[in-house]
Amino acid sequence: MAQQAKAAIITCAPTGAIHTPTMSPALPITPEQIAQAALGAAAAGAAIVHLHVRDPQDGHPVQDPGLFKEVLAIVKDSSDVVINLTTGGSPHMTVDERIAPAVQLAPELASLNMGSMNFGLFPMLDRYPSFRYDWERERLADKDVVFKNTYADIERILQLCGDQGTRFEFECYDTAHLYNLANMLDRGLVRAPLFVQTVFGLLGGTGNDLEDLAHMRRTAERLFGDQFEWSVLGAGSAQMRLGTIALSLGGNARVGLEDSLWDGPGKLAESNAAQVERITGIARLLHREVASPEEARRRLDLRG
Ligand code: KMH
Ligand code: ZN
Repeated sequence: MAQQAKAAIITCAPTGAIHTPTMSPALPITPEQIAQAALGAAAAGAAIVHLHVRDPQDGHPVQDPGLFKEVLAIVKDSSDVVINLTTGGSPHMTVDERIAPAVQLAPELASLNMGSMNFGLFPMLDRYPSFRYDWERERLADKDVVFKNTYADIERILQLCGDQGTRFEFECYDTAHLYNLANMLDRGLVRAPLFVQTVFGLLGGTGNDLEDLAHMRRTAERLFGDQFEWSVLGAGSAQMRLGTIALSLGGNARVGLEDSLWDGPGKLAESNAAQVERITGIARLLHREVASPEEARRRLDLRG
């Protein structure tokens, strides 16, 4: 008899640093909005929420630990959802800025980006004739962006956050990033179970074809065997398509407005919770249970 697939661990990333306020009225901006989006996602079945914050006035991505603190106070007050803080922030931030919230707030989980890369958001510009704020166009048009994640940066984040008991969502945008992670596993800098978030469809990383997903999965399986939990993040219109494939293959999925603003062609998602409902519905159609935060903690060996 075929082995029953484990319950699907659903992550929701409510706001991120890529999309901008003009793009969608559903994008949460203030700490209260971000916290409520996280709670809505948790109620809809997300076991993990991956958090960024924004300037409450104009929505530009910031990394102010005080704003993260406000979000966490609201979320932790009424939910046991696993909190995952970004250490990627935005490619326009320094690494020192990016790590400050996770260092100060010692979350159970934090993102860790596994290699430096170009970061091309300019293809999105064509869709928007005008923007509410100047920073939106300036950031999107910038073709000189390097998302800096050198070996020194990665090891520093591993040490500063890892020493406090934080575990990691290893964000891998290409096979090279899987090899970087394997090298760190060999050197004893990271330990299993590894939570490997494979990212598809961002310009500068791998594409969003089924073949890209299959190659990333095969490579991760070859490098990590049974020592990893595999999750899929499809950017933009690839979100549900690739998330569905991941779930059909026994993996896990990440959704949320950080990664896609869409519910379907030309139709904006109404909320983060709506995307979580969509992916958990797909999981159930595929006869997958949806993991609780407790189950995610156990499988990812989080401290709770
Ligand atoms: N925006 C995602 C593609 C991070 O926060 O560390 C990547 C991300 C980076 O989530
Ligand atoms: Zn993020």
